Amino acid sequence: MESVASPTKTHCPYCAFQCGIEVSESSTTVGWVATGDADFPVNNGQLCIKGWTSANLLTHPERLTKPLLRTKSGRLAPVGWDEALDFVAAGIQTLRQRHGVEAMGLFGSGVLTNEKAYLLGKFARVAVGTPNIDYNGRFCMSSAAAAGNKAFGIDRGLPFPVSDIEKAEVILLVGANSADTLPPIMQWFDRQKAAGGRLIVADPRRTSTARRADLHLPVTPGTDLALANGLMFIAIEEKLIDPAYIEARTNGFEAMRRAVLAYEPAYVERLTGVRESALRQTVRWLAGATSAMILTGRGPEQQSKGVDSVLGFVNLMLALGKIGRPASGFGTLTGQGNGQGGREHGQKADQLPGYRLIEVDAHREIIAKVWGVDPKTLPRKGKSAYELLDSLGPVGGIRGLLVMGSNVAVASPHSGRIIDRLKSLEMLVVCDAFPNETSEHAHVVLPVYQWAEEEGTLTNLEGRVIRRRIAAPAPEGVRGDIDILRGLAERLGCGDKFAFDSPRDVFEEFRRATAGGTADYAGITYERIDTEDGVFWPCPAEDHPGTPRLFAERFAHPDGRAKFHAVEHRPAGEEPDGEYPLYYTTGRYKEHYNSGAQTRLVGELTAAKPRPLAQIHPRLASRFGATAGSVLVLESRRGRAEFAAEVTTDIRPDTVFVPFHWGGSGAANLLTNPSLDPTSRMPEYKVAAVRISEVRPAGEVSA
Ligand SMILES: Nc1nc2c(c(=O)[nH]1)N[C@H]1C(S)=C(S)[C@@H](COP(=O)(O)OP(=O)(O)OC[C@H]3O[C@@H](n4cnc5c(=O)[nH]c(N)nc54)[C@H](O)[C@@H]3O)O[C@H]1N2
Ligand SMILES: Nc1nc2c(c(=O)[nH]1)N[C@H]1C(S)=C(S)[C@@H](COP(=O)(O)OP(=O)(O)OC[C@H]3O[C@@H](n4cnc5c(=O)[nH]c(N)nc54)[C@H](O)[C@@H]3O)O[C@H]1N2
Ligand code: SF4
Ligand SMILES: [Mo]
Repeated sequence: MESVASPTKTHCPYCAFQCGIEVSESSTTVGWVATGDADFPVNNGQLCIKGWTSANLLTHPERLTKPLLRTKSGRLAPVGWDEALDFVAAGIQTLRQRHGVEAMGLFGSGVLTNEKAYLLGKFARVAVGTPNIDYNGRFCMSSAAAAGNKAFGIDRGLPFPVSDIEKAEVILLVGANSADTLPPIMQWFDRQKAAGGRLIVADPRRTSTARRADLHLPVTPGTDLALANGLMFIAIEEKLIDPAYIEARTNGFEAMRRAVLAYEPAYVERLTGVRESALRQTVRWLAGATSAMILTGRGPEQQSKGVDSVLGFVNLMLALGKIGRPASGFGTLTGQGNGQGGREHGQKADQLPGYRLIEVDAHREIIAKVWGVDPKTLPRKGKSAYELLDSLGPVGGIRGLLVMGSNVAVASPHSGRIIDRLKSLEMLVVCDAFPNETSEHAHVVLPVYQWAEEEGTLTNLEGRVIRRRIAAPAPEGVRGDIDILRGLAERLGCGDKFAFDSPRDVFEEFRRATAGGTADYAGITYERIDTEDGVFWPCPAEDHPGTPRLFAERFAHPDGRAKFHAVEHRPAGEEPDGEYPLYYTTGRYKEHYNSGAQTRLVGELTAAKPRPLAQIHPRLASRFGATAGSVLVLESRRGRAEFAAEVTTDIRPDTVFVPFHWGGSGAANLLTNPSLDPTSRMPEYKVAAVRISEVRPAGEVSA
């Protein structure tokens, strides 16, 4: 081991698994090292390559350490904090005076701690007064969240701890490549398998996760809803459903049953590309097991019918009588570090803390009281993430934007358009620790602490509230997001409402704001988190044990029952046709994280994965005379992009897959379709139509 001094226990900065790590000073180089925390019961000491290398960024030379302000000559030049914050506050006031409160937008993130997410929501409503705040979780968890609320009356990604996975006899993973996206979770699947359990994976690609499965369902992109309804048809036809459970614990079965009557196996096989025998096997395994789970990832969720697709799988598990039974049920695998907490406390356009709704008067009154403001002054519901970004500039009317924790220029669908919108802003403010493709267009860049330099709470994918601890000193000159909001609020004349000296201070107000809400954190304290390895919400009082498992007795709807939904398959916003004949889908590499803003700076990670490759089947490759490394120019109705080819039988011959971790001419999102789910407003990252317009010899890629 190369560490000295006593390590600090904290959590990895990246994904929702929030592995326990130990950070210590390196004994060999300047800087810090992260190792797995063997005592944390979620990862048990395991980390993925991103976690092992996470401390590299703490002393990275590209770190932003001074506020930057765009000069008249167009350069970003260093200035003092007062000058930068004065500029931003004056900008907000000017926009408000000239164009009204709605002219200022805020864009938050699932990277933010609960304290920050809560405060950003409050800042938007109280200090700026704008309805227009949303966040990148809209691109991530919004479909699963909406489905959970509809079906169960509550949105907690996993209604059970991950340790239940090892006890499930059968698991169906739909559109989740967990072996790459949550690698240490695979220890629970390995134990499940060792105990004789079965794994089924539905994915258009034979991923590293699918390779571990007993059965792989190679679904056509965008057909998960047909798949779910087809499985339900078979469950009913083969009398595998649980009428006693349906009667005792649910509503709406009959309407759902009528809706799936059309989903005969032969029809579903045609739509999904999954053989009837595999469909029947899947249902028989799920129904025949005493304990069975369906878990979804972004595959079925990031579709313009993402909510209905998730509801289709929930329907199946309700009909089989599995939800609420031991080591059984439905769950969604949350993505970002605080993807769960970040979606509960008011960064969403329609939301207030504690999972309350901004359009419900009783909720407005409760929160206005905690904030000490008149409920009438709280704005109403604002625009969802893509709609907000699409409205930037004089035409859409949102002329100023503050971004905290997202690289929207890379991560947004139809990114070419969004970059143009960013360029048309009167004021773009980016709070970040590193420059990225979004801050390139900023008028002001505010340098912030990184994860190991400040404390706060996050809520992991199980609903367990955990604590990030201070493990390294911050460089001279940077500030926390919370200090920035305080500094701006003071300049906007409401400093008294933001006079927090520490994240802990914010947490105390936050607990009160969540009390009595669906996501109730009132009983959680920093001390309890330390002694109990985290506390699961809801936790309404300090003497309440927290809630690791939901739904054993009742669901969260007022009558205690879950709801079936009659959901119908429909085409994606754009399907392949004569002009654009191929499916285009996007996702992730094990080595990079989201927009890549952080992981592209880590030498080990870029060495392992230096650039994005377009995955295509050998049959498709040979039609175009392409071989491994050939440069493919891909075009959709929205743009063109270039990628070197990866030729593999691990993908359907009608589909191209590209990771989205890069900007520039290899940006996957230049091609994606911003068709939105009508309920969740989730963009369709997982289905678009493209063509291969040109193939060049290897090496001639400009990405
Ligand atoms: N290494 C790494 N880990 C991460 C992240 C990262 O960027 N890198 N990001 C984190 C975040 S924010 C998230 S949201 C999660 C995401 O975690 P996942 O959901 O596991 O990741 P994705 O790669 O986006 O999508 C999963 C799979 O969906 C498949 N897919 C594509 N289209 C369809 C379809 O129409 N139907 C079905 N059934 N499947 C389809 C893709 O082939 C892909 O293998 O990962 C988290 N963990
Ligand atoms: N084509 C395609 N596009 C996608 C997806 C897909 O599957 N396909 N997935 C979507 C999904 S699921 C997601 S979650 C998004 C993610 O994409 P983004 O929203 O861009 O998220 P990140 O890349 O994680 O960017 C986080 C930024 O926040 C900064 N940061 C980290 N911690 C803090 C902090 O505490 N404070 C502040 N102020 N900044 C911080 C980092 O340095 C980085 O610049 O991408 C979406 N885009
Ligand atoms: S699985 Fe997620 S939390 Fe764990 S080390 Fe990897 S990125 Fe970090
Ligand atoms: Mo995500």
